[in-house]
Amino acid sequence: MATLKGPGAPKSYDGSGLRVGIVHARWNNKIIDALLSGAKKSLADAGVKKENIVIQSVPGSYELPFAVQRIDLPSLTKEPATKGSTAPFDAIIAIGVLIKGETMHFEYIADATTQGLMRVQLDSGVPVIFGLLTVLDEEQGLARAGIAGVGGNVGHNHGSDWGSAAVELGVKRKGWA
Ligand code: DLZ
Repeated sequence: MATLKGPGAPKSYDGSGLRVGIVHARWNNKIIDALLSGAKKSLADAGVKKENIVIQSVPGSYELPFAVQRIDLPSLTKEPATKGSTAPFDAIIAIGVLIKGETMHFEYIADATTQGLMRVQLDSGVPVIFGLLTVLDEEQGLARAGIAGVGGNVGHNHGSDWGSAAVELGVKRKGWA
């Protein structure tokens, strides 16, 4: 049965002319790694060249807005765009996984990070894809990264959707600019 959830029927966009940044947090790294792989695969499937994908990491999700705003700083760079363009990014994907704990930390970080990422994209005019999972437990996070947890639930890898969203927004932004 067709599902109502998700971005709808896939339409393909040509990402071969795009430069895309990915900034990811390192907390909950097993889930992060799977989401990152999903995002990278869908960027590659859309034709984004490896040398035009710049990946940076920060400790936790709270650091994402600041890092997205300054993604070109070499000190943060994990995989420098050695042969790629130095043009501005066409889209940036921010990836983090917040797992609810016993205190209010989750609520404060989720809210601040969400507001910060929105602010950066509207201030900069560069689309920032919201790759922040806000889950109630590890199992929910694993399922949304396409990994089987103890309950055996394997869901769709949301990182793949984020890669596709970055390509679509990157292509559309060129037309809207
Ligand atoms: C402190 C903290 C906690 C409790 N949980 C998470 C989490 O589930 N996911 C995440 O990405 N980061 C977490 N952090 C770290 C904060 O995001 C941040 O890195 C620190 O508070 C330092 O600013």
